[in-house]
Amino acid sequence: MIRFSKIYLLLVITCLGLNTKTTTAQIHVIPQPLHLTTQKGDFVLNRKAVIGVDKESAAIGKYLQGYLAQYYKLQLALKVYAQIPPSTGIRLISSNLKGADGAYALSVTAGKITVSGKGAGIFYGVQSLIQLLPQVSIKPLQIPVCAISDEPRFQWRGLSLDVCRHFFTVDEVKKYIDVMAHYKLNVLHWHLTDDEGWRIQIDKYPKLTEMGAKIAYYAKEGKFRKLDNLVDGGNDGFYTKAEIRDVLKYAQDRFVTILPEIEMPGHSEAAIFAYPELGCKDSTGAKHRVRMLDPSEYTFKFMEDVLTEVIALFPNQYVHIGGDEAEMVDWLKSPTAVALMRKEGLKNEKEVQSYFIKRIEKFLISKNKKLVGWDEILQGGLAESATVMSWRGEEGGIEAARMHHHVIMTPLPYMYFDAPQANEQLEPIGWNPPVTWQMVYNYEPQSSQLTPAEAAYILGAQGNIWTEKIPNAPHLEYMVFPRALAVAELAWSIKENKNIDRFEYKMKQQYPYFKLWNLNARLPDIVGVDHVFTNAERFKQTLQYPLSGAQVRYSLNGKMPDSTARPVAFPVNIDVPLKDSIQLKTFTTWNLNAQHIFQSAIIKHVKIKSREVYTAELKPGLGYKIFKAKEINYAKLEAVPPVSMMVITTGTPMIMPVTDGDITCVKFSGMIKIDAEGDYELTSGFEVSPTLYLDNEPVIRGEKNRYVEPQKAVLHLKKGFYEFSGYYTATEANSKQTLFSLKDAGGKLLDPAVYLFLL
Ligand code: TNX
Repeated sequence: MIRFSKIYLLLVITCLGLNTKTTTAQIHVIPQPLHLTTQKGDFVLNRKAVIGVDKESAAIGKYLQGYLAQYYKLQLALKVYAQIPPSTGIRLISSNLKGADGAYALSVTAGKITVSGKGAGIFYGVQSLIQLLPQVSIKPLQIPVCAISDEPRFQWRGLSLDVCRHFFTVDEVKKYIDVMAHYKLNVLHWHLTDDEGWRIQIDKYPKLTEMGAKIAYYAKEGKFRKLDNLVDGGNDGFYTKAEIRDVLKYAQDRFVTILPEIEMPGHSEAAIFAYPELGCKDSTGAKHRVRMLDPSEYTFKFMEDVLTEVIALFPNQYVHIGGDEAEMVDWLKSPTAVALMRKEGLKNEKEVQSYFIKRIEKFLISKNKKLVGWDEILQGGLAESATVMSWRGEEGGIEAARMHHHVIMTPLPYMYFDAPQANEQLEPIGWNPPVTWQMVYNYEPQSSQLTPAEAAYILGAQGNIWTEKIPNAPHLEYMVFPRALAVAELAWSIKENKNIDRFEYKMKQQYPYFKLWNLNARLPDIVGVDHVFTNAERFKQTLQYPLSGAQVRYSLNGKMPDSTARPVAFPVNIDVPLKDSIQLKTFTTWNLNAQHIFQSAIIKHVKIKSREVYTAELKPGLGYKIFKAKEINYAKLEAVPPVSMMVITTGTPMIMPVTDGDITCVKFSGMIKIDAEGDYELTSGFEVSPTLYLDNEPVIRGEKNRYVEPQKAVLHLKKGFYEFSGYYTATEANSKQTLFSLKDAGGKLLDPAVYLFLL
């Protein structure tokens, strides 16, 4: 009896143990570590744990101590040792690990936590540890047992910040750096001068900040042009040198390098406003807005003086000198530029730009600094040692890498966070069509057009933000996050370790941390607000939200709800009759500050007919007609002959490869054979322009939009044959995406080889 009860007790204990930890924890560290293994169990972090550090890791230990105190109200002792005793709870051990700069190892066992690495490595190990902490401050803090060994793929993992169009305070910049550091982003590109503001103190030229930093004030006074590219009147401000040193120290402690950008020869209106001698002299007397520097000796001396002070402040080996969007035609009218062209034998304005940049490059080299510029600096001849930041697509970067110049990839549209991140009608005003986090995530900095040797010149990637339409810090955070997390993962993790579904899961797990940090990242979308084509008589849909504590206001009559409507909690079950169409509109909030997001979807009733019998012989596959087009307009395609036609009979490779630079529009047609009457779901996983028809009824409508909101066809299909056709645009970006998939009522993905036949 006693023996029995002992076994029973043991069983109960084991079961309880299994109950609390049947599986190992789902680790949600972003960016994905190189190697990660998990095991059952936890390290329990309580007040008794000591953070043991050596001399080199002491500052990072202090950072961790501060983090735990601030966000978990946990005060741990910090002890500095020559040799950290093995019994210490958390050990940060400086060691020369093999691997790229930033490599680290992190081990969590039930007994202790060990981070080892060098400098940045230890810091990154601590960041991974921070993402292993519970998302809410519960006691005791359990950290899952795991082992990580990690190193970055790229050394340049950047994020920019434009403080000219709108000014952001030192504290706001520091918070930006904090979040960058959590995701192992290590370059802050600080855009310090532009037309709408000069933001850095320069002792030799005080008017740069006395006047150039007060553009909004002067514009309101009518003494500067109307700032109509800004959402509001702009705001004024600049950083003193002491403030910049403070930010630099703050960034350095977080292993973030700051890249200062001083714009020239274009985008210089604020400087010219303060020092008109700098401006390009129009021989006809400048009637237009002057924002081009005149290539005079005065200007070169001025800019060299400015750079001298900038170099004295910033330890970075690189200085960004802008170079984008210079209105070079102004030079053709400037007597200074015309004389310079004659003297130096410069054939055109592009060569003047090249001369300008090369002269500045020479100066920077004399100060032991390297020049970075936007890809326009390729025009007229690239300066010998320049590093190119490719923004107008990837072409400039590819060209520069082929010339063996270093490159940072930051191309439109993928790396531009001033674009809305969902339906532009429902998002705050942005620039360019939407860029979803998925588009950012799928970006690959080493273009397949480069050889491995050329690809080695790609230093990394960077997300850019421009603040014309961003008047304050919460809005800045809304635009940059969570998309910057996608940059963090693509720049740190090897290609083989990228996984968009896992990333999505991990990204949604970050929101409680965002809440801890009071970061106003854009909320995730509701799952289930999809455009639907359906032949059902009722619309049934469950709306789910990935974060707990969210609420939704919704309407089914096409009117957008606002905060005055009655909120309901998720999940929401919708079940209403459907005659013609319904417009579902949602207003979602989460228990994080005042943010709300809108979503909208049209649910449309369609009639789909089948052919019960099909007399011709059945051959599996799909027929394709391929068109070369200058623009995407499917209606017009019917009028031109296709460049080729083909039939793919295996039924599986559904997307034609892209063959050259022209837009390749494809029309495909075939038949779907349904063997059993039932409910089916047809979707497209395409980012670019899919349009699908069933029985000549549209069931997915991408048209020519680059950004397509989630769409699906929910169909009750009888046994029989359905004509199936559609159009899409083949690009390198979508060559690996799923053109369409068909699922049965149980959500099982059906094999096209079984249901797809030639017409
Ligand atoms: C182009 S991106 C710019 C910026 C603007 C942006 C948006 C780049 C190198 N230059 O100066 O802010 O467009 O308007």
